[in-house]
Amino acid sequence: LRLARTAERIVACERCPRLVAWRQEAAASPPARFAGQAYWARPVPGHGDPKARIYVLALATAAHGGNRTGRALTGNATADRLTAALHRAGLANRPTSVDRGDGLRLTGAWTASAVRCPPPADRPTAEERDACLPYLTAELDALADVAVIVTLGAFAWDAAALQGGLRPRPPFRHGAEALRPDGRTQLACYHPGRRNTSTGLLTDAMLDATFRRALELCGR
Ligand code: DU
Repeated sequence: LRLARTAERIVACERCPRLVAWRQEAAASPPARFAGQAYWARPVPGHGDPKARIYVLALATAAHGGNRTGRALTGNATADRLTAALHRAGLANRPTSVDRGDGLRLTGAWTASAVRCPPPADRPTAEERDACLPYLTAELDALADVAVIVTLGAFAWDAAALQGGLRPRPPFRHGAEALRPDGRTQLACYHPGRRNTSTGLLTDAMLDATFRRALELCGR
């Protein structure tokens, strides 16, 4: 119930004028392959298992991914890499995240973005990050079993550190771990966007090692 109420609050959010405009603008100019689709064009709550022990935090909603489907980490290159890795780790029932009708279920995991709306150039401002942090707090409060927060990229790492009160903020480095005042561990992984995967900075083996470590940290 608490999760459902949190999701409703997120979906109704209009805090950041620049992002409210951008989510509509993206919906009005879809790439050819999504032409004619009705976009969600609202903020996107997290998705997954209410009993999740692993919370996966990405950067921001993708203009033509989550902003189109209404489900976090769906329908773009980042989602493809991540969902396949969750599936290999036994945390997802299927290896792709297509749309809200695809039957994707996560077991033991929750996925969300630090910024719930799509930002221009995938670059949210610090103000937009801070405006969205209460939603991360609300989801984490409602997901009592979360023991590990896997942060994808430096932006998500910093957002989680701010949210969790980690001071001084530990530097981002792939594989870094930090124990938060709330007793949860945040674990850093490079963001699985196309830029990092196509250059080989982040490989599937590295993603698999990240989720193996996350499962180990939450005692599974
Ligand atoms: O209707 P429902 O079974 O509560 O699922 C709602 C929503 O959450 C659906 O997208 C599946 C997802 N989900 C999940 O991924 N893992 C769970 O353990 C429960 C629900």
